[in-house]
Amino acid sequence: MGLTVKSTGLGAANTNLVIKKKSENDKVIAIAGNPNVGKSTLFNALTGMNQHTGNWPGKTVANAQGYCKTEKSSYVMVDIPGTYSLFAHSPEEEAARDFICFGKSRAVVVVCDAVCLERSLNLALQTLEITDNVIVCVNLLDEAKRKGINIDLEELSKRLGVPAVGTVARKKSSLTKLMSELDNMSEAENGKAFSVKYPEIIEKAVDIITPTLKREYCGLSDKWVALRLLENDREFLKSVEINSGETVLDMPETEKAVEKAREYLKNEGVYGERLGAMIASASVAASENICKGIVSRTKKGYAEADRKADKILTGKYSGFAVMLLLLLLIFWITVSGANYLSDFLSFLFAKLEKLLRFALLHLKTPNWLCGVLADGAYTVTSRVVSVMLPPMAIFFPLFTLLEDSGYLPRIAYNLDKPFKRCKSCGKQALTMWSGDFKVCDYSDFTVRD
Ligand SMILES: Nc1nc2c(ncn2[C@@H]2O[C@H](COP(=O)(O)OP(=O)(O)OP(=O)(O)O)[C@@H](O)[C@H]2O)c(=O)[nH]1
Ligand SMILES: [Mg+2]
Repeated sequence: MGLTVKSTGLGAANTNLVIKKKSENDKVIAIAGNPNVGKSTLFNALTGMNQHTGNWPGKTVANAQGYCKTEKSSYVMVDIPGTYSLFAHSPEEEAARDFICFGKSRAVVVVCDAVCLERSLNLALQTLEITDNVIVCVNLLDEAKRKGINIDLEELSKRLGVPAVGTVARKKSSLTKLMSELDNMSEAENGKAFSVKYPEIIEKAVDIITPTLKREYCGLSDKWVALRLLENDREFLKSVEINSGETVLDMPETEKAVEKAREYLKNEGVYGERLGAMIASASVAASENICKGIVSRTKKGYAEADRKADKILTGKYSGFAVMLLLLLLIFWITVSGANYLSDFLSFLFAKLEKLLRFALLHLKTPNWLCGVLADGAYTVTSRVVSVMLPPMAIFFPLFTLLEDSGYLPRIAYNLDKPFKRCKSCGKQALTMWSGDFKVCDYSDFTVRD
């Protein structure tokens, strides 16, 4: 995990990524997916870079680029923030949506979580509404195997009409198939990709609008633009305007058609939040349908055990009790353990100081130099090390243990409500927590590979 000043500092939310190709033939590939599914791990494995990874959602907050090469092609890979859907609700999700929609990437690799494919496939289906050049990368296959979950990737690929490959992003050797699918991706859209079927009344409303859309809106499908117009997704329409230089609603026919379509839906009792919910649930239902018969479980009790643990760890009262106890325990181990380690280091440094002074005396070092070396450099460094090192040496391995056990996302979930009241979100608790140790000062501090 590389927490850097760049990834956590003031500029972290700067989403304006300028793609820098090394050669004209470089193909831009977006790596998209739900939060915490291994996008940055995959990106790092392919590009040799050190993007911030860790076992909680929302680490990547801005787009990042890196380069990779195969025998056939060279690529600019773009790691984008995690998002559950293309209907953005936060600046990171907007950055992700804008890159998928307007980033002019050659292909989008949608990374899915093999452990809960139904949920992560939703974004893949939405992305297929934008472009056919999609590769579905079912990651965390090792986790799924451990939980007795099998996925028929061949059937998944058939149903989606685009390549579906399985990966374990931590193992570089498992990425060969993904790269060969990227190499084989043809320039032309394949035209066979799965398309979400919306309820009939929404399809009819879309059909009223699409004939009036006569311009190129950054290659977005007319259906997608019509749906956003129906929903009056102002943020998205603004992004279209910025990226294509075209105002979608400035054509009188389109404006009239949107009004007519909305009127039609209103007469059918579909408006406001209901409309949004119907559109969103169509792709959720479609991903559930696709997964039927593709995902099979050999260990029946595993999901139930997980759910039972979740009930305790994220329960209204038990969740907070467990969290407070655990955090107090970690705090206590860190502080009291650090005292012992600090004493031991101080004792060791005091012994070494005697040796150093003896050596300096033996070498007949002038008094002023003795002062600079022994009283200045050595004493200050040894005090800082004996005070700062022990808590970090204890806290970060414990933090990593919590991370590996999957408890950190549950802390973020528990704290989401109170943090939202302070206009923040639960994920912030994790950065605040590790921030206590001023991580930003250690610009490439590594907790774990
Ligand atoms: N077991 C296993 N762990 C993985 C795999 N891929 C990623 N991980 C771990 O999953 C966690 C999340 O990985 P990230 O790469 O940070 O996920 P991300 O999708 O970039 O997350 P956000 O940027 O927060 O959206 C890390 O702890 C990774 O080490 C995998 O294939 N198998
Ligand atoms: Mg990431």
